[in-house]
Amino acid sequence: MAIELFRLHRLNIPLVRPFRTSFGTESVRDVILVEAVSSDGVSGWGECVTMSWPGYSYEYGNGAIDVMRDHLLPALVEVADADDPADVRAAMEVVSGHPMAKCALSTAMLDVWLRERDESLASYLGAVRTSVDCGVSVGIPPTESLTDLLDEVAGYVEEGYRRIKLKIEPGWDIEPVGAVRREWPDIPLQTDANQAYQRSDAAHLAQLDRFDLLLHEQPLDQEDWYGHVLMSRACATPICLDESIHSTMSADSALQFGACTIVNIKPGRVGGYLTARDIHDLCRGRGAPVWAGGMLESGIGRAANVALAALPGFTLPGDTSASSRYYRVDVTEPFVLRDGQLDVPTGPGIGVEPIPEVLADLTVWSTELRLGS
Ligand code: NPG
Repeated sequence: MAIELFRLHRLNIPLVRPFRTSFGTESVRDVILVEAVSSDGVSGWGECVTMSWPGYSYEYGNGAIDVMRDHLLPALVEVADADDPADVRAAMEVVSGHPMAKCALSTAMLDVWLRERDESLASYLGAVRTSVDCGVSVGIPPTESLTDLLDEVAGYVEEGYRRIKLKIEPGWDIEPVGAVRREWPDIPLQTDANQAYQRSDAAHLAQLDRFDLLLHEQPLDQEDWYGHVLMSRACATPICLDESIHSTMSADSALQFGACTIVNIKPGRVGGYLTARDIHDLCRGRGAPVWAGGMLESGIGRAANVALAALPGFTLPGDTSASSRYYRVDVTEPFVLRDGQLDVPTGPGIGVEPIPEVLADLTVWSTELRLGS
């Protein structure tokens, strides 16, 4: 097979409720799906997890489309018929950064490659589970009301989620976390600050230790390695890094320095599923637990994340929630929670495809890019 062209599909999918984090609020998910098409007419899919604005990272939708079209596609010409997915990753190293754009393209190509070999992504990555434990990420209620937060969490607990992650920021931390812990004394609970705190907040965050939390995710700036070392010393709750981890090198450094003891693995943040697997292997070798992050993916990205979460080192529940957590209508068959778990797709490649009518309905823009022209 050789990849002949890529189609980029931009979708607007309304969220069931606005999702607020310390870096902004999202009400409609601006989804970019990449479709790679081979000379045999096989299509493979990848999702670009950029937001529409550069809030979580410097990447954003329009920028990712530019970098894919003008810089990454030309680099892929020489690996259009690669026999080894690692060659695709290597070819894209000519572009610095832009991991989300790289992940989308390389996943679409990997999906074609696996479909032609009739192998599932889960099997290719080395999955050991057929279903994965699911957690749910709970944004800051736009009303900043504890009652609204408890109502929302109650719904998720009722649905069977096995772990709750609360978004926090200065002014929205001790009280909401305490309120959820009092209501559900035994539920696995963790926080995510998305870099909202300062080193000087260490003693403040240590007050959360009494709520028996699984971890604090990314309390400080992504560059603040030493700050996270200090935070790890100040808090009994383990520190987990998300935004700081871009590669196996940064994961290695973070663990070696004691900046964290747990790693959130998001394929979009690290440039694709091969590097995600490498980070998993590194952490597993060090005895550091990992879990699968989420970026409000549609069914396309979710399918691949669930396959990744089935690897043996993913010992904590991931942000691999059901489609209904975010979307009334998903672009694939919906992922449905069963006893707090999602089934790992078993079909070839990522194991799912967009439903053509739904794709057409949600698409606001698309383009076709031929390799080599
Ligand atoms: O369940 O898919 C999910 C979302 C989980 O909270 C979540 N993601 O900081 O980890 C994060 C956050 C996020 C969402 C970040 C969208 C960036 C974009």
